[in-house]
Amino acid sequence: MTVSTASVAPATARQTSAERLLFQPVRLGRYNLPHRIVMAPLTRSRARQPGNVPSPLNACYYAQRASAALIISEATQVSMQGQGYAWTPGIHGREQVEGWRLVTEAVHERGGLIFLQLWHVGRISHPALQPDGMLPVAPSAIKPSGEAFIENDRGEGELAPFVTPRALQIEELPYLVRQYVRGAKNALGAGFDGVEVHAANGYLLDQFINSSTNQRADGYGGPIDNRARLLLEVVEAVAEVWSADRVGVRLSPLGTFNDVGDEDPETTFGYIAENLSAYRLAYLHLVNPAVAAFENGTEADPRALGMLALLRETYRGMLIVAGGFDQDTAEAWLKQGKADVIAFGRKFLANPDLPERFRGRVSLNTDDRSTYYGGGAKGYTDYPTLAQERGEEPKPCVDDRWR
Ligand code: 8OZ
Repeated sequence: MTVSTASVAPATARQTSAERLLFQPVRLGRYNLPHRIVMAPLTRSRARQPGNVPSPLNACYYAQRASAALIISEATQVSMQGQGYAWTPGIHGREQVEGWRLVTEAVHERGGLIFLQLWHVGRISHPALQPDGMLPVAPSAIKPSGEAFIENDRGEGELAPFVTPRALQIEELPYLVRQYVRGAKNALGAGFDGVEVHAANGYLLDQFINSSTNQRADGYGGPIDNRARLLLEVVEAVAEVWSADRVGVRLSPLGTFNDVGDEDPETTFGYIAENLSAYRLAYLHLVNPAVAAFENGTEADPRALGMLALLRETYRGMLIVAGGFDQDTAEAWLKQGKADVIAFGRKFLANPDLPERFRGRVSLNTDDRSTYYGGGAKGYTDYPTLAQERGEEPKPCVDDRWR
């Protein structure tokens, strides 16, 4: 991990906070956020084993990041069938609910707000992760290219080629919706402030949405109103549990991660944005289709920018965008009205006090990829705050009540 020393960038430090849109309060559904810097969902694969149960270590990690305007939790499987990677947490069992309670209490104690991200991976799994070694499920029996991240006999992480999933029977789909509803109810019991439905990045709901992964001939395949049906059923059912003003949805239009693609993404995602507007959700959260350009410092693909403009126009509500932003690009996007709130992933991973660092225009810690997934405190709860860089002791994180 590279830790840079604090230094103020004089050219922009004179800008008053009133001119800095990232620090303008905003209302998101039921909540008043003090600023617009949100922590994006980040898979960290550190749930306690066996059982994929959140632990005091996880509570410590989230509590350290409680100065985010809103934390969106790592993707959390709603069922055993919904798991696709080793050591990700669940929200389907009682122990998991108790584990998540440690997290929500720790975040609330530091004045934070936290939503749980509800996740079912569909075909992005492996029999080794499925109950009784069964096949993963999907809209259609189409094998993704690539490999799943599983645990081997020695308890280590290992890659294993994806298998051809089993196509879901139409009779099973109400039970899929119920998995999300159970997860939503458990999230309420665990003390979260809301939930985000993960419909992005090639997982189950995105597999239904995208034409390349959905070849169904029934009411859940074919035209877009059919391919969006499961998503809208899930959103409606989850909103009944939480009320829509505490529910968000995440989409990744034009995304190709996990081997998905759509033959007419403008029609597909335009339809979804239009239909999601009717629920008056807390927000719509987009994975920035222009993320690659942001990262390489190249011109964004006009199609990506066109998609963002289309969804901005079609979706009537608060829009969070995530993916590759730094402070300047985030400010620019807010100023141009392209987003209402910006979510930061890797920057929050490496900077627990990211809003304070942005406020002071202070340099950031860089993230260490080798500790993204799995392991313990290293690369997880040991990124220093500014106060620590000045020589202060870290705040106690895992106290006895959280054990
Ligand atoms: C990276 C590694 C594992 C999972 C996503 C939940 O793409 C994920 C994820 C990302 O949304």
